[in-house]
Amino acid sequence: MLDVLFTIWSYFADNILTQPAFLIGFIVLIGYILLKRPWYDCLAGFLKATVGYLILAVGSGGLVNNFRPILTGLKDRFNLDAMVIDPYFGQNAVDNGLMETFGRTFGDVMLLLLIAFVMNILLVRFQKYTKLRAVFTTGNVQIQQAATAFWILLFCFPDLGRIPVLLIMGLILGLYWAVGSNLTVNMTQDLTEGAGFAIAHQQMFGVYLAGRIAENMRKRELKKGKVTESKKIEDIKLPGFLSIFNENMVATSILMLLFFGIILVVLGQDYLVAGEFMKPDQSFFFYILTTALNFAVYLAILQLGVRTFVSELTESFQGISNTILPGAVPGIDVAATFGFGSPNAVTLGFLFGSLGQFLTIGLLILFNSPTVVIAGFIPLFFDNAVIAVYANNRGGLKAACILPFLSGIIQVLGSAIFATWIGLSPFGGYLGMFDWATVWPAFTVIMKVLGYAGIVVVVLLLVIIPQLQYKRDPENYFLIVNDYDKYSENKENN
Ligand code: ASC
Repeated sequence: MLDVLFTIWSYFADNILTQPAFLIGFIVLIGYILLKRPWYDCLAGFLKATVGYLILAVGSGGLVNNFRPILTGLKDRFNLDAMVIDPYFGQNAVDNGLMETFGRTFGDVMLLLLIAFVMNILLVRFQKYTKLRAVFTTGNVQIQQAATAFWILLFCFPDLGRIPVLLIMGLILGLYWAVGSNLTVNMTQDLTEGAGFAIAHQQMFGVYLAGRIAENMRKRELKKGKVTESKKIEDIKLPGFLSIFNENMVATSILMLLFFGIILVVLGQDYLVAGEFMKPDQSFFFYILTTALNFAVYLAILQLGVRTFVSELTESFQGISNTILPGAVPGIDVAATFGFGSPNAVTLGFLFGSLGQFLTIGLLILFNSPTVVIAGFIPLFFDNAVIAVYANNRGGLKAACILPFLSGIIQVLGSAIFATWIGLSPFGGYLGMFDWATVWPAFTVIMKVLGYAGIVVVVLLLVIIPQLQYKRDPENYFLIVNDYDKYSENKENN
């Protein structure tokens, strides 16, 4: 009996829970069914949501697959013994090092996902007490996080048995997903003008922090009388020839041509031919041009994907939030936010984040750090671009440049120190995303120092966060997800 249940569960976990496109598709389907739409509307909604999400994945996957090898190429080109910060490299490092370091393997990922997912839903169902509003649906990153969290727990409590590990991790991870995603609800509703979703990814605390700092930067500027109108990127109109940068596709193409042009020239034609990046008889110039312009291509695909599925999700989720999960929003992939606000913020965030990361990597090499880091594309792009999108939305251009730059520094320094400490760096990779270079190292320190009491402290800290958020504005806290128009009205009257 249990076997049958487990087979059914595994099938669901493998094909739906860890495949966000289908999970979102089915959420839309259920939403429309609950709204009692005709069957053909339900089918159409399911298809549009799934196809839209798959398009988004083509965009973000295209970016990752094309540009990650170029960045990690720097490692081979200069024979660096370095750790790559990238979620997939981080997951491999955990897989490769678990046996050697802790004498264990991690076969319980799916079970853990079940526990944490149920935990997340319950936390939202009992919203009256927990004040949590978001359900994490991004399965691909949940697996990476589960692997790294497993390592962290074993590092803190090497003797923990299989079941306690699963339960403690289910609790802490489930809470991190619910609390982190919930942190981004208000800012995301503001950014998207009520699209009805939150971020479920690897920099949720980072986004919230950046948003708050950006708000304060803006307030200070206003107080000093330095600015009177909005300094958001989309409101700045560049004059003369610079006006071509107002258009995102042009700006991205030019900036990426410079950025990847320099890196590709540094890697050199010989290296690129030997590594089968380009064909021996290909023109180096046109290879660089094509590669750089592809950045703009994949960004455009990504944005098309967002436009395709977000409106379906917004509409259908009301079926769910009116019935089984009142006051809830789905937490989805961070790339969905790139379809909102200023598209140029995405490009700027990536570039300023790179500046911060490369500068810090240079310093690590200069000071003979025991662990040298190689920039991975995913932290570089997805973290810093989203930080810029929210910073721009809440603070303007200046915040959208400074905050990703600082984030780049933090990602490298935090990951280098943390991965060295917990013994992951010799295995070549670390997750490296913002929260995993800041919040999770902090949790680890607490648990390592306080032992089992540390687990209680971490759980309490996480539980308190949504309570504090609620306290700041009880009147609008649930209204912002339940009735965004009414919320906007309230805001305007104040
Ligand atoms: C990640 C990860 C990915 C990307 C993707 C961004 O952290 O594992 O595959 O970011 O989710 O769209």
